[in-house]
Amino acid sequence: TSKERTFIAVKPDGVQRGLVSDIIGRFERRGYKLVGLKLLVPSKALANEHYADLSSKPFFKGLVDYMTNGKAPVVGMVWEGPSVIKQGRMMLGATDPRAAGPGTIRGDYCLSIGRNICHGSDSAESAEKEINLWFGGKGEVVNWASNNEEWVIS
Ligand code: DAT
Ligand code: MG
Repeated sequence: TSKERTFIAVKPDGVQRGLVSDIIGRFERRGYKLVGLKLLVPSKALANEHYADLSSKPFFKGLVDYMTNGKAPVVGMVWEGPSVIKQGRMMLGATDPRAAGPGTIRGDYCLSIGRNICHGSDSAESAEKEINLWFGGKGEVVNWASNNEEWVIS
């Protein structure tokens, strides 16, 4: 539905490299609606929970450290619109940037799986979990009507 929502994040390497505006801009220009936005250094607890399904992987500790060490913050976002979960993943490109096509965020800006600059929810279930985890406070996700909507969605 057009109310579908996903959690997208710019990871610390993307923030450090000045790619926040580009990543926001791609979603904004496509016509998706920004309904949540925050800048934070995530706690270990938050990062552990966010990546809980990867906790047995050999790269897990390095992944959580890179997300939480505070050398740069993370930009967390909630984007809304038709098929935004699947299309958000398409716009990010493959997890391993070496397999990400040109025109995707990872395919355009990065080279290494451990520094792939962005995150996007991979299913309706993970979108719900991640939005609640990162934007669980009252009013942190904002419902608003875009005046563009009739020109973008029919
Ligand atoms: P995605 O971020 O595309 O959803 P994922 O959920 O499988 O990918 O993994 C989460 C992050 O973990 C990924 O963005 C980068 C890191 N990662 C995944 N596989 C890795 C690997 N083999 N070596 C190092 N980091 C890895
Ligand atoms: Mg994932």
